[in-house]
Amino acid sequence: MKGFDRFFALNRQRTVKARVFLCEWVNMTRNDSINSASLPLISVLATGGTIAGQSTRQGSSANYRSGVVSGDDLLAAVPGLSAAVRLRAHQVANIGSEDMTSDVWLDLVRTASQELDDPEVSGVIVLHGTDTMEETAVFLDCLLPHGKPVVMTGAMRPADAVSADGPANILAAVQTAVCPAASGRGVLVVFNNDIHAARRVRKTDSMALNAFSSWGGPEGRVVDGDPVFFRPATAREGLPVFTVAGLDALPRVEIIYGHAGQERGLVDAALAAGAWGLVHAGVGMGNVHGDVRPALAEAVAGGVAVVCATRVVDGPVPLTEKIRRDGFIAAGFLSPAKARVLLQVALTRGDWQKGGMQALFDRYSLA
Ligand code: DAS
Repeated sequence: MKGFDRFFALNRQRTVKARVFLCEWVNMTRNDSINSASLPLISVLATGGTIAGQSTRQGSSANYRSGVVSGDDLLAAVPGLSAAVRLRAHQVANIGSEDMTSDVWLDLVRTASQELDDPEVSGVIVLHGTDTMEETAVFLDCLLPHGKPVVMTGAMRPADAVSADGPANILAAVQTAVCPAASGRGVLVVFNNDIHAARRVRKTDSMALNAFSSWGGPEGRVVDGDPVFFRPATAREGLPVFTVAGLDALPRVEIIYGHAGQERGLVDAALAAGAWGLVHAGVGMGNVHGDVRPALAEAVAGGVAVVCATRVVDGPVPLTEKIRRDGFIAAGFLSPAKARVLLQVALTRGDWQKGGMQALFDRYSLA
């Protein structure tokens, strides 16, 4: 058997295994005599967000305080969960993800690494606000081993809203985290039953329950408790290994937003503030205003890494002659926010040749 035939056979096998496992899982929820020590152990790292939010105006999903309810209480609100898996909750933070910081990221990646190192742990779930979930997903994706499943989820409605979506999202995240076919795929975002890969997912709706989508489509879907994957797990070969062990801060990287009438002042301000890298969210396929391009080229000459991304929602920034000539890096399919995270992580290693950084962006954005 070769090529796609082999992949489909393998995927079918994995899906069947997952289905069998989940059938047992469903039965376990009905069987009081089950020995709980034999259930899979899932580590849940709670960071806050709307999923842990409480309304400040009855009946409103838009007026609430993020990060109020604890991770333990969120898990307790999902019927049957504790009869099916063992859960170990850690409260890493309790904030709205618009307030995410490098400090929380560093705590989160260290806690997740420790949990993944524990042979008893089958997978890790991260509860997170939706606003910056895709950035944290890329950060963790670059730094955590891809062996055991790491699944992120959150909610668009606060915990006390009518039809809060948090419990269903947590359930689908757990069902994905215990599924063998979810391993080797990097960090996944499970939301509204869709399964997304960290590299491709973006929040594309500010209020809908189905707030996330992926360029090229999602990785899979949780169908009535059964995770089904539409494509093979993408290998991590060719990607450098990064570590932030021993670091207490990340390199400063700023995003400059391109627009009609743009001037160079914000580039100069970012450099004066000590930026090590800049991501330019350009127009079209990463185009830069003629009054701003010289400022970015001067930044490169001064040793600052400049990545050209696009403010357009879909489509890549290819390595054009202009981008190459000025020594910029093309972001490929990575959004400006994700390009910023990849650049931050990459800059923690001081050994980049220009071509090496471009190869990293190509590999990460297309893998
Ligand atoms: N409160 C925002 C956040 O924490 C939105 C959310 O979680 O949905 O990101």
